[in-house]
Amino acid sequence: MRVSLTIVIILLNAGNLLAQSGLIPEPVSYSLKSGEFLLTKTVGISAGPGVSLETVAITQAQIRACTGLTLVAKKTKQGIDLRIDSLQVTQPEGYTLQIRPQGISLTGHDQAGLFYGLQSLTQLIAQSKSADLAACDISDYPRFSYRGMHLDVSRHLFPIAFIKKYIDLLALYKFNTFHWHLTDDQGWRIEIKRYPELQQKAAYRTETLIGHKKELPHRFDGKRYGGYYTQAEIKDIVRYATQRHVTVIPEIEMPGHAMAALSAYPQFGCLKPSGQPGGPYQAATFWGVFDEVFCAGNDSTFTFLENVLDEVVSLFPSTYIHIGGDECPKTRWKTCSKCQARIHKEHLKDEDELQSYFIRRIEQHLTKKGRQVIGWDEILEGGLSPGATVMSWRGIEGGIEAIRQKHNAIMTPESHVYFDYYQSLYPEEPLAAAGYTPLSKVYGYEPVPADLRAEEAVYLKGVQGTAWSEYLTSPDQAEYMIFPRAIAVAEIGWSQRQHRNYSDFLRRLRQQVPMLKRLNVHYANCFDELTD
Ligand code: TNX
Repeated sequence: MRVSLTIVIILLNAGNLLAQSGLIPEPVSYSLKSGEFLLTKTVGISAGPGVSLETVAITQAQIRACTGLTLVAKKTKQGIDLRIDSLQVTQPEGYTLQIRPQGISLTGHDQAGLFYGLQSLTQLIAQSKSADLAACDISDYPRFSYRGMHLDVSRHLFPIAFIKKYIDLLALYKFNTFHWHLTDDQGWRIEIKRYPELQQKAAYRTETLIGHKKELPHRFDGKRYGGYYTQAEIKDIVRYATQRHVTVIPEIEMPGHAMAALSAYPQFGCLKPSGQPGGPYQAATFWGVFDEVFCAGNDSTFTFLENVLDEVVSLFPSTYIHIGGDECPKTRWKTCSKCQARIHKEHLKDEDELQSYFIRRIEQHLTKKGRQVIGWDEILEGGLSPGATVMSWRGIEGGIEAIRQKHNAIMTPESHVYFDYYQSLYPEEPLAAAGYTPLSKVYGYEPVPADLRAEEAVYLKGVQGTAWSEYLTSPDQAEYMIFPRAIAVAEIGWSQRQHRNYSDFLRRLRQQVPMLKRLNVHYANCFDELTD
């Protein structure tokens, strides 16, 4: 019995591979049927019950951009029919897609599922070499509910047009979260109306030779570098992302990575041991970790951050608000009389517990607003805030620890999914942060640790790729570093584990090339010559 079951499973898997979908992420099931659907200029796309006309309009534009084909927005005899049916398709974000010579029928469990079906259809159209689309059946849903990509816009700023292109690409590969790293030592990038100095000062740094790494000579020009996104621009991005079923999670860094903010509002830094104000502060002009952090002893620091977060919350509807928490040296807190008084008053053991106090206080504020906190794994030190979700970056241990404490975790280990790291060993590779994370290594990453019990695994919400921008100096450079490695993360986040197969992924990746070229994506072509 056991043997025959194994054979059946092997045959099913083989059938799946032989079917050669070409899709990334690989769907839960794909089977070829006989015949073809003829794609012509008269093919219409029509919205059935519950499907918004906006979805149809976005799809038309997307299919045109990805494939060159313009569909008509109406019901035609041989057309594409869209439906929502949560009884027929039972999995959240799931869909079924049937392509037959007589027509195409796409059913989503929900709006998101329908949208993901449209992404699959777009890829199939982009891959068809003629006007014929092979008949097939697809049934599909994601493995993880959180599938994210991050972008740091502090170290280098990216134009709104690029942010939209990035969101388009994320949606195309069925990511549902964009983690927008908006503040850091080198620049504050979000307009906060209550604190105009953040725009006037914290958003800019003056590039000088002092302290700079010699590798970026074009920046050693003494000029002001920077800028920020206005609230109107941010609302536009959030709307754009929402239409594409991408949740934007904003990150406001605290208590560390605060140099730019402190350059505008030095009163929120620690006092010197002499009792004099801290600083002088300036938006950092080189990379690294800085001792200048928000003062945890000063109540007005919390008022400032809470006011900032109130504006952030009004702009971003996401349940999660990312409050950083990483790489906060405690040097200043150790010698700051107010921080030491706080430790004493709150009966805290040490500065680690003071950081915990900091995050907990901010969490309480966000909870009142109906939001939840995410932080990098350092927020575990000194005790985890009650409802916090941990983003595990220094390996996976932080994530596992959070899960053991029954907190949600998202895996984003620098060992596998940091895209500021080198992707090849060619000497011509542009300067990158460090490390060596080729596509195969990214693809080989498995977010669920082997020893995790089923009841613990529910706390593992998903996976995220991370794009720190110290060395991502322009949109082209960012695309080069992020793609195709993000496409591997897309498959890790969406596809069933047993369907992951690197050589088949490479085959399907090559089939993405015409679409990526049409979309003008400056991906790293590191896979043409790759084999498993
Ligand atoms: C660590 S990952 C950081 C970032 C840097 C990155 C460079 C994390 C939470 N903090 O500030 O940009 O390394 O790889």
